[in-house]
Amino acid sequence: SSVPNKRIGIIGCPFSKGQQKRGPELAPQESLDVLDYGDVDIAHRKYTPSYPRNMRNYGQIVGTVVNLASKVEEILKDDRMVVTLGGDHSVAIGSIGAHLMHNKDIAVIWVDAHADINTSLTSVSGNIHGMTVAVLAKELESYWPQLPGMEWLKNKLSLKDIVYIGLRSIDPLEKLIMSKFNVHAYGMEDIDRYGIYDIVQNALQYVDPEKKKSYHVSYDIDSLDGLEAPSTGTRGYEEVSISFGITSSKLVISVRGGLSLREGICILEEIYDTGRLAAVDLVELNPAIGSEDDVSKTVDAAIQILKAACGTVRKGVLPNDAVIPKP
Ligand code: B3U
Ligand code: MN
Ligand code: MN
Repeated sequence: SSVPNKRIGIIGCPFSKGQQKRGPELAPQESLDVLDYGDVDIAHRKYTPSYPRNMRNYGQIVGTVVNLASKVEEILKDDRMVVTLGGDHSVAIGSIGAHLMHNKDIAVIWVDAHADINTSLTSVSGNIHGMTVAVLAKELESYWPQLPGMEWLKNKLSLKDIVYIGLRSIDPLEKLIMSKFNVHAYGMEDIDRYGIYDIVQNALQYVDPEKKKSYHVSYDIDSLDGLEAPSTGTRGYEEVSISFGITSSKLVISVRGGLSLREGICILEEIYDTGRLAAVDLVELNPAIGSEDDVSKTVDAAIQILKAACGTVRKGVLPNDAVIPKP
C-alpha cells in the first residue's frame, strides 16, 4: 500500500475569536516535517450584495472559505497533508472544496455529533456550520437558491463519497435528506454495538472499496463526549418535555454519551494506516467556553487526535498477525 505522507502543512482558520495552540506538539516523530502556513484572512467585509435567506453571516463566511480554499490548495500542491484548524465547521466548505479541486476522487469521513446537512430551507438555526455538507453536496444542488460567491465550488461532493461516524443529534429534516439520498452514517448506537474498530473498517470499505481515494477527515470536536472535550459550542442538543403537575415546559439539554477520546484516536489511526489521508479539519474547539481546565482538556484531546492523524501509534509489542488465544 502507499506510504503515509510525513510532510504536513497546518493552516489556521479562526472563524470565531480565540487562540489555539498548534505546531511543535504535533510532531510526534522525528521524521515528521511540519510547516505552519499561518492563519487565513477572515473576511469582514460584505462579500455579496444579496444574501440568501436564513444563512447567518453568509458574506463573511463565503469570503473566508474562499481564502482558506486557496491556502489548502497550495498546501496540497506542496505535497503535504493539510491540517485545518477551525474555527467552526463551516471552514470545511473551504477545505473540502479545495481538496475536491485538487483531486476529484476523495472520500470524506465526517466525525461529528451532528450531520451538518441542513439546507437554508430546512435549518432551524440559520447557522451555516449546520449546512456545510449540504453546501458541498452534488445531489442537493437543486435544493438551494442561488449561492452567490460559491461558484468556485465546481467539483461537488457526491453523497456516496461521505460517511458519518459518531452521530447523536440529527434534526428530523436532516434525517429525511439522509434517507432520501441513502447517506451512510454510523451513530453512537452502532459504535456501542460493533465497536469503533469494526465501524471504521466498515466505513472505509463502504466509501472506498477500491482503496484508491484520497481521504479527508472532517473532525468536529463535539463528537467527543462532553467529559473529554467540554470547550465546544454545541455538544449535541435535544429538546425534552418536562412536566411538573399541571405545568409543563420544553427544555433543551445537551446530549451526553459521545465518543471517548480513545475512540476518536482510533478513527484517525485506522485512516492514517490507509496511507491516503490527505486532509484533516479539526473544528468547533471554542476556548471561550468553560473554565481554564476545560479549555486545556479540550485542546489536549484535539492534539491527541491530530497526533494520531500524523502517525503516532499506541501499539504494544503484539505483532500485527498475532492470534490471541481465547479461553
Ligand atoms: N442541526 C442543528 C444543530 C447543530 C449542527 N451543528 C451544530 N449544531 N454544531 C443546526 O443548527 O443545524
Ligand atoms: Mn459539525
Ligand atoms: Mn457538531
